[in-house]
Amino acid sequence: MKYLLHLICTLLFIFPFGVYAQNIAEVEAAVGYNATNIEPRNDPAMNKWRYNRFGQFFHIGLYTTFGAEYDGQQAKAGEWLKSEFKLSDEVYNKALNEFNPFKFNASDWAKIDKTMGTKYMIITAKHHEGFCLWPSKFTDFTIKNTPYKKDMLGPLFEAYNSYGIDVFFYYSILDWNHPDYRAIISSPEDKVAMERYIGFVIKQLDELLTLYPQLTGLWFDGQWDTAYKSNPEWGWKIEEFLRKKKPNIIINNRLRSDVNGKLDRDKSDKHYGDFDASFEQKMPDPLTKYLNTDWETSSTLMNNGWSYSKKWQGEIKTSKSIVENLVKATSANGNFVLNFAPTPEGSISEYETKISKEIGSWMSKNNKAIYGCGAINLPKPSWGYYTQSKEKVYMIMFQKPSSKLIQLPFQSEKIKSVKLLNNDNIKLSRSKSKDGTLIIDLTELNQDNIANVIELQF
Ligand code: H79
Repeated sequence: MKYLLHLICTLLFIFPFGVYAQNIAEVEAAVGYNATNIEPRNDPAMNKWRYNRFGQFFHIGLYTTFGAEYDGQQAKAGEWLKSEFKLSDEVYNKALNEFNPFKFNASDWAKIDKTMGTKYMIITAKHHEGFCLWPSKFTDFTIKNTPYKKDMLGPLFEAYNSYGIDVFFYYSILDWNHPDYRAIISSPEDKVAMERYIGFVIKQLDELLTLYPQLTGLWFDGQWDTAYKSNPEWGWKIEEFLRKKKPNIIINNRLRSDVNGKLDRDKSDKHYGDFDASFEQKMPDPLTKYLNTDWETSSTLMNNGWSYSKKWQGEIKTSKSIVENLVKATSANGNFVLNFAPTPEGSISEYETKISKEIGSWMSKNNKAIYGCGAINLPKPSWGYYTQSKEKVYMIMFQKPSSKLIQLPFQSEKIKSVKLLNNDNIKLSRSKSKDGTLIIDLTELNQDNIANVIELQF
């Protein structure tokens, strides 16, 4: 009740009487701290995000210097090493003297992403360890106090934006370094400390948006500790601040909770923020569950975390499986983000470089089936996926069908052309079934290393 009164008063104060009708809606939205964007946003920034479909994640921080190993033991996730091995600040913070990504070159990274076909990138400005990749005024735990000294975030904008690639910052609410951060509130002093911490977060976000006005959006994480999630006014306040400071900012849903401490989505299953980024290493289940929602899935190449690891564990994903996940997400109106784990020297590993070229080579021929594309209302075919954009339907074939002739669920007369995107020399002949549906002859088609794409022009 106290929160409710507080919010109503705050909102009435913020929104003057002239927009009273709107106030009611705002107040109603505020009650329960439910999701606010009930319908997908339809402004240029968000339309671009939706068009992009393919993003790149980078995890780099002090954890990078450990390479997911401590004292001969392998971490389950490199960026969680401090927590996993319960390292004290004293031990962990020695990494400040080790962090020196001297080979980091923003334009090398941007070129790799441009080649691969990603349209946005997200970098860990601050992960759970609390270390900042920019020289923040509000803590000493920053890149300025490492041998590298320089800002890593600033140079990204010119390099990436010159290729039309948007830059996002990952920012963790959870902070293992800040003295005021509390996972649990057990006393009034804890509450005061955590309120100071929220003030620190807002100051840092203000700093980021001021230093880097070209920033497209923020990707929050680490919002699950009891203290934070059971005080939903904090996430609300941070979001309110950001939207006021930069109205077209794009924010994921991992910043808030509702009055029931529910993360990701409120009780009506509407995601917070502008898009649902809760699909980490997974897809909606069933895949078509969130067709009317903006969502994003993110994926690592290896199985032991998101940051640099001396030894990669588990099955390593191939370019074919990455493209398949990108296509799968696109076919259900979602975005796909691939994570890279830069080395302690600040370069991109050999495997990641190789995979970026393989994906890029496929994307350069077939990206029309990805950018700006989305779902079609048909069951998933056995050979792959359909995507569509405006008057075009794309058949993305990961397996060549066993029969040479395939019959499609489209009236032949409605289709102006049938074209293989990755090879102009192969003309696919077409015919019509008795009931008028399109038949394509695939005799001439050789299975691509990744997938063949057939474009149907309506
Ligand atoms: O930044 C990446 C991850 O570090 C972060 N989100 C992505 C984008 C993330 N946070 N939590 N999780 C992922 C899932 C939680 C996993 C955990 Fe564990 C299980 C934390 C502790 C137990 C994995 C296994 C990490 C350490 C052991």
